[in-house]
Amino acid sequence: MRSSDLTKLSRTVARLLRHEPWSAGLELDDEGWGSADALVQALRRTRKWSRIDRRDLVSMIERSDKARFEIRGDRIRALYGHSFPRGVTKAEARPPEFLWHGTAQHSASSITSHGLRPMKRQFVHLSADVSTAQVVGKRKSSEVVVLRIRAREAHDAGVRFYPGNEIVWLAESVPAEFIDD
Ligand code: HQG
Repeated sequence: MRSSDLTKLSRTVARLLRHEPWSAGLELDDEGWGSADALVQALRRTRKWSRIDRRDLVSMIERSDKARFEIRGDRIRALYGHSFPRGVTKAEARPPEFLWHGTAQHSASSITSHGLRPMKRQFVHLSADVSTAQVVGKRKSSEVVVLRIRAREAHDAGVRFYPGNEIVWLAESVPAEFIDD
């Protein structure tokens, strides 16, 4: 598969596993897992992906620059990014001392006054390193601000954190007192 098609496939799978599984008749469990075969069958019903098979899904995941999905046996899930109303259950963990959040400069003052909110998603997304946060922020604006989250301190004060993958961390929200600009 060409890399442009891999990107399109990744976007389509992200839409189904993060935002609207019902649109393809997929049933996801509490942790966001669904049947990989059911996903392949749903994709095959579309003109664009009528010849897709499971190996294409595996190769899309392996060749991606980001660990967005996990495939295990017959099951596949998105690791982060969810927005559907029921949401997913994630396992909590104690975060590193600092996490980072890249955003548009025009959002920074609202975040440092009101805290980080999940907006349209289930969770706020944080990065384990500054360079990843910069890339995340660039999606929003060319004027990027990287905010430092005192994650360990927030955790110890009762804010829950959940690893998405090795670089992405999630939280329901982060109060402003733990955010430095
Ligand atoms: C902002 C991508 C004003 C927040 C990325 C962000 C990530 C506030 C936007 C993942 C606010 C939400 C998620 C407040 C938060 N006032 N603005 N109080 N609180 N915001 O897209 O973190 O490529 O839902 O700063 O790499 O940008 O799709 O979140 O700008 O890991 O795999 O509200 O999506 O991954 O935007 O990105 P998003 P995000 P993929």
